Amino acid sequence: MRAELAQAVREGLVVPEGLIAHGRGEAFDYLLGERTTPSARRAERAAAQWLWNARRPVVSVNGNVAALAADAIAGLARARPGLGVEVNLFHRTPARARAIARVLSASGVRTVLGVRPTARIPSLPSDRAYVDAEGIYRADVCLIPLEDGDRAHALQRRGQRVISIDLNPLSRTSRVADLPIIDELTRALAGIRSALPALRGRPMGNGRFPAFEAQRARDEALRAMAQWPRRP
Ligand code: PTJ
Repeated sequence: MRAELAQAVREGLVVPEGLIAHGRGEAFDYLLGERTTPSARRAERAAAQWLWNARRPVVSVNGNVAALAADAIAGLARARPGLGVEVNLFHRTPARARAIARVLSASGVRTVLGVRPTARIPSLPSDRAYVDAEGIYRADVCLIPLEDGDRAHALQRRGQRVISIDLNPLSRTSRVADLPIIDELTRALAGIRSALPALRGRPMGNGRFPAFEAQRARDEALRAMAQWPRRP
């Protein structure tokens, strides 16, 4: 993953800050023993259900996510028809947005939103405010991997349900998310994806969201980390 990210920085897909973000993620993953905890597995199953039941679900893609998980995003979009895939960047330039869209398209994502933003989330100073009027702006459920706390909070304040993927259970993103998945990006996306086929017989987009105990998930992640080292 490090090699892929370093190469993606050289290609202009990932910003240098993305390497710092990754290093921070790695530190938390060491404490988890680099594995998905039973609690995170439950969160991934719940996320699959929320995405399935959502009327307008959208996944937000930044540079790190495109570099590490473009295929997994495409797989998720195949497994959940109607899932919007939107480029959303903290360090936005038109060239980066286009490069990320190209990577997603090459992985098989048919429609990539957010390349030319058509709406703005009010009172959010960063570039992350620039969104697609048909995507994040009107989504009822947003899956936001590796997000910054300000936008997670802004989405949540707008009444949009936020599913985060962030290895840091103490980050503002994890703390404001309605459904925090405290797991590594590629494991989390695989976990959500593998829970989707079981939902196929059920009505999609019914707007029902089974309760999820977000605080319990954060507490369980912290407890799992505090138990380290489990093995010599
Ligand atoms: O591509 P851009 O311009 O949108 O910028 C993307 C980054 C990631 C640089 C930007 O969003 C950023 O600076 O993010 P933060 O505020 O550093 O937050 C990233 C969070 O993701 C941190 O809490 C990390 O612990 C976590 N994280 C990093 N890598 C992973 C991760 N969580 C899960 N899986 C990872 N692989």
